[in-house]
Amino acid sequence: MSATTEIPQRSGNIAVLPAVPAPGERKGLTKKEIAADHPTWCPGCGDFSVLALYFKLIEKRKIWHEKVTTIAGIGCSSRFPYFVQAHGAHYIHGRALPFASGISLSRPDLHVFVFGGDGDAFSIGGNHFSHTARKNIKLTYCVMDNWVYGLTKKQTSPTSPLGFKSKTDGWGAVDYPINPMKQAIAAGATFVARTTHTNPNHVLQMMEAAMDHDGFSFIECLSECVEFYEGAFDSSNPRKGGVFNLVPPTHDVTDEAEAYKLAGEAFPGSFGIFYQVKKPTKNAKEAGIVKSMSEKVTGLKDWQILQKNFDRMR
Ligand SMILES: Cc1ncc(C[n+]2csc(CCOP(=O)(O)OP(=O)(O)O)c2C)c(N)n1
Ligand code: SF4
Ligand SMILES: [Mg+2]
Repeated sequence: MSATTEIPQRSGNIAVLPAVPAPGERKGLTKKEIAADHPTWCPGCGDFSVLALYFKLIEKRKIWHEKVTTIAGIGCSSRFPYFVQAHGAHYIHGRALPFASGISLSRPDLHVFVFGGDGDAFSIGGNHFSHTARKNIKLTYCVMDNWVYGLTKKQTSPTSPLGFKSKTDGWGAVDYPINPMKQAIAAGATFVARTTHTNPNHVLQMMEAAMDHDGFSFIECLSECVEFYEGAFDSSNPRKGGVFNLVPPTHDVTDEAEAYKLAGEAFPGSFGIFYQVKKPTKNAKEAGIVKSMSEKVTGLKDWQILQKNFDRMR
């Protein structure tokens, strides 16, 4: 093994990062080293456990500070990167995925995690979700679904069930909710899993599997908003008299129609990996194009490459 981890080298005026010791020479981060400010979520909010499990993942998988990349949009759940002492961005509402895609495509040496809420993902960010999924960009998107807009204090979200009384639907929601799992499968996500904040081991298991997937991995993680939708997920929590059913071991994760059937089960449904297939990523395709194009311009200066492009477009 080389003495340093591999950092992609690029030409032009982009600074090449200094080499860091190889993984074998470093200790994993402790929670203390990776935890930033005290989270400002309401006491009891489900988002706390998702954050705690992300810390566990970083610890367990020995992801070093300079490789931790946590991106989010806007919302309570999207405050996530603030609380992680590493690289990250609390980006524009609904636009976390395009931002994260850019990082993923330009930094093959790290795995990008995106966290956010149901509103951020499926209202304002709905289009980006579909396009990131169909492009099969290698990153993990964990939607902390609480069936409500929490940050803005209780508006109906695209996953709120029919009849949910909120500040925008005082009479009860009349719009049919979207089904995140069906949406992810239909959009072309190559890894689609479902979990809930009340089962920490399962959340960690899904995060690890998602991280190991070479492609766009989507996790719907139920995360209760105790302030504006208390008890929403009780029927999925055995401690509250509900049931937590795993995806049957006989389920074929490569069978799209079967995955769709699982996604159509009535709440609380099943938890686990519904769908997972291997498909070339945009990352791999783009790297191939860059390589073959680079070979064609070997020895040319940046301005000469630019000039060639301008000439071609005349
Ligand atoms: C362009 C824009 N539109 C609207 C808002 C207001 N806004 C902030 S967060 C949010 C929804 C958050 O809901 P969700 O993504 O479900 O996150 P939660 O707070 O429930 O975790 C909205 C509508 C905004 N900040 N920017
Ligand atoms: S308002 Fe809801 S989602 Fe936001 S921090 Fe409080 S409990 Fe969590
Ligand atoms: Mg929400």
